[in-house]
Amino acid sequence: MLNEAPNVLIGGVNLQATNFDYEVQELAELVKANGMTVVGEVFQNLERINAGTYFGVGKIDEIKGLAAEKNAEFLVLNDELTPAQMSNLDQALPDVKIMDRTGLILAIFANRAHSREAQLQVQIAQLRYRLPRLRVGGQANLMQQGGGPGFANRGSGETKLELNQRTIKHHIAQIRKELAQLDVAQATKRQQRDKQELPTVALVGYTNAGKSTTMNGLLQLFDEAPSKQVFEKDMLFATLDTSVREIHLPSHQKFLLSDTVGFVSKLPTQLIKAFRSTLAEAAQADLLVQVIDYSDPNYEQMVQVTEQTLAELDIHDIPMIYAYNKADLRPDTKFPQVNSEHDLIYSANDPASLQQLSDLITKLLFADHQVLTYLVPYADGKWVDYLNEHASVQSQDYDATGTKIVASVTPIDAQRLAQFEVTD
Ligand SMILES: Nc1nc2c(ncn2[C@@H]2O[C@H](COP(=O)(O)OP(=O)(O)OP(=O)(O)O)[C@@H](O)[C@H]2O)c(=O)[nH]1
Ligand SMILES: [Mg+2]
Repeated sequence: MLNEAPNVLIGGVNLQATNFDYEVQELAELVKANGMTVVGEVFQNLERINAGTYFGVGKIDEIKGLAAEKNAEFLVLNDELTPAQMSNLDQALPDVKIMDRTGLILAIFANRAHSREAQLQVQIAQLRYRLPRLRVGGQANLMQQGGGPGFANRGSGETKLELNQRTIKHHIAQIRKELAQLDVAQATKRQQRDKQELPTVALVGYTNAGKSTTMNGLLQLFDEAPSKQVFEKDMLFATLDTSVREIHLPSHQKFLLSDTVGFVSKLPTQLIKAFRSTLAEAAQADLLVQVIDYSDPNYEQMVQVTEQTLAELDIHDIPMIYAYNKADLRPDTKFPQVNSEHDLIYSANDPASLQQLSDLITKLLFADHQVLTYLVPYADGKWVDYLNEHASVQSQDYDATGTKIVASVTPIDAQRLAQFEVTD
């Protein structure tokens, strides 16, 4: 059984970044998602974060007082703390447990992970996070993985694994091995699918934007079996595993649609690294559909965060449809509304909207091929290989600057290769 929701103070240093308020709102949401209750806030305007104690002088006493007054068990901070800051704050505030934004997100992921792969990925991320935070010469407190609730540093009463750095590294290596085996199995599945040469579309975007609902809506629109539906829920990080489904269009064309983990601002790099293989479906897609919660006042920041995260995952050069979802929650917005072939306003609950989204996807995937001429510099030779594998190449010549290729390409490839197009 879960304990009663622990009381939490949220806090942080405000460096006057434009997105600070939004990050703080989101921090409160993350705290709730971890089953905790926000009972107070402590913020400090500073020019730079204090290297020793995160907050500047004076703030610590205020926190002590507020924590006692509000009966707070945790202090959750908006940034990732350095190991030194964490340990200094721990000593200065012996009566509250300190958790940083990274520790909080890791705890939520640990709680939500159901599949073996997701659990192992989160474990690796947690171990990597804890490794530099072991006290020199001391012992580590490690939350046990699995059924336990997702509060890091829960204090006495929980099962504690006491591991030194060497055993943690050993543990990471073992988990990596197990993950590598799972990854081989998944890569094989992917290769089998690639052999069918079905185009692939991946839903990406912020957590809770409506990716899984969109997937389910499209499955339903095309009468796919109810058993193919994926989990959707109004909560942060409902989806941690990738699901891939085949969609059969009335025109007898088919494509693969994948749904995967959502993003959040300051997504810990440990997690991004750990989830790289889960996100491989997105990295190898022919088309990305970025689902955006258009009803959220911060949707523009969410788009920015999504694009930064995709860049961190080395996902570049894949054509994208911007799908502005939840239009039904905006009072004066008409939907469905197609603004361009890469941009629509819709609601994942509305069949007419889903039809429009599907029309955009199919147009980009299957519309008439065009014959185009490319000059690909020798340094970009991988694109020559790409064209030979994916397009019907009509001629290929070599000159001093690169390879000149005339090929019949899909609209998606035309966009992908636009930088190499020449006009004769
Ligand atoms: N009103 C309304 N609610 C929507 C719409 N699309 C999704 N939702 C709701 O938004 C919540 C989140 O939807 P999900 O599909 O689980 O979101 P997700 O992007 O898959 O989220 P994660 O898996 O956490 O990354 C659910 O409660 C959905 O019912 C929409 O168009 N309109
Ligand atoms: Mg989801």
